[in-house]
Amino acid sequence: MPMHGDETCREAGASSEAPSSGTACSPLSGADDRETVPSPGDGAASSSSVRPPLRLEALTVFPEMFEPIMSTSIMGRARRAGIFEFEAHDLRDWTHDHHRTVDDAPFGGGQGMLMKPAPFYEAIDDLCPQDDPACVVFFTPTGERFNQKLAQQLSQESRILFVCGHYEGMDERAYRLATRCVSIGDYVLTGGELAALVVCDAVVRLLPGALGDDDSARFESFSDDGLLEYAQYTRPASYRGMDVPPVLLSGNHANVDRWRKADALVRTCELRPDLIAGARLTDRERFVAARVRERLEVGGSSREALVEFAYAALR
Ligand code: 6GU
Repeated sequence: MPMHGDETCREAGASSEAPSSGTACSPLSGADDRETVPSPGDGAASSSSVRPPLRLEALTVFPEMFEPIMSTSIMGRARRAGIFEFEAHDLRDWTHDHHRTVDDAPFGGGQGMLMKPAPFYEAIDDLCPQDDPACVVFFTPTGERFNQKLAQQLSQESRILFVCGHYEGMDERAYRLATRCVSIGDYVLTGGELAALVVCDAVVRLLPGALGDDDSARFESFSDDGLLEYAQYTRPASYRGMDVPPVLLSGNHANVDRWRKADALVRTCELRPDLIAGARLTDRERFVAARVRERLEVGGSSREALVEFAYAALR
């Protein structure tokens, strides 16, 4: 499957030829279109409000791939708690031949098989009527790159249908059904199911209540300040000669925060320098990051020494 950057995907409504099925989730709206509604039976706290469950669905030739992941761990717990709902639809239910065929050979020749357009159109006609629209997310290596910002946008939707392709890809006309086309990285998978599960996981953990502690989603890599997450340690304080940085044992919260910022800055400078420009940093932090990067370029400083330097410089 080629990973060329052509304009395979179009936003719904961007073309007058857009299909008539109801779709939502314009990246331009980007807004909180999930209204809060009063919680049923929430008498004691009637002034509070809860969102209805996020409705996640998949259209796939392997519906059985989803259930184990969707019922395990944090996603399983959130689903049982009614924070989201999930249903997988078998694309073959929208075929009409004996063999339930979803693929065919490409016009013009070439290797492999393509997904036929008709099952997708008929499925989405049925699944997304005008009065029950969904954000229709197609998975393809030519899609926009999935990231935390897109996860956040999707977590604001009320209904998302993930459409998973297979074989060498889909008939180009199928992509017109997409609200957005998404890739999870520059590598080729055999199908969109694992990509859909990755996206579901990243989206579900952003839903209020999914993590139990609503803060833990916020102070992490790619979410709060745009830096990689700082190192964390638990007991024992010394293990096989490796000691926890003493400041973390000190009980001085200001110093702990400063050490964590220093560690996050150094890691990001070292491992993902491309993130520094877009990170939300104070002038001081940006200055320290620049000094750290100079030292990294010169070489010869250990990670520990760089964190010590940044920790002192951030004072
Ligand atoms: Cl979304 N699909 C496939 N088939 N391969 C991929 C991908 C998606 N994202 C990265 N590689």
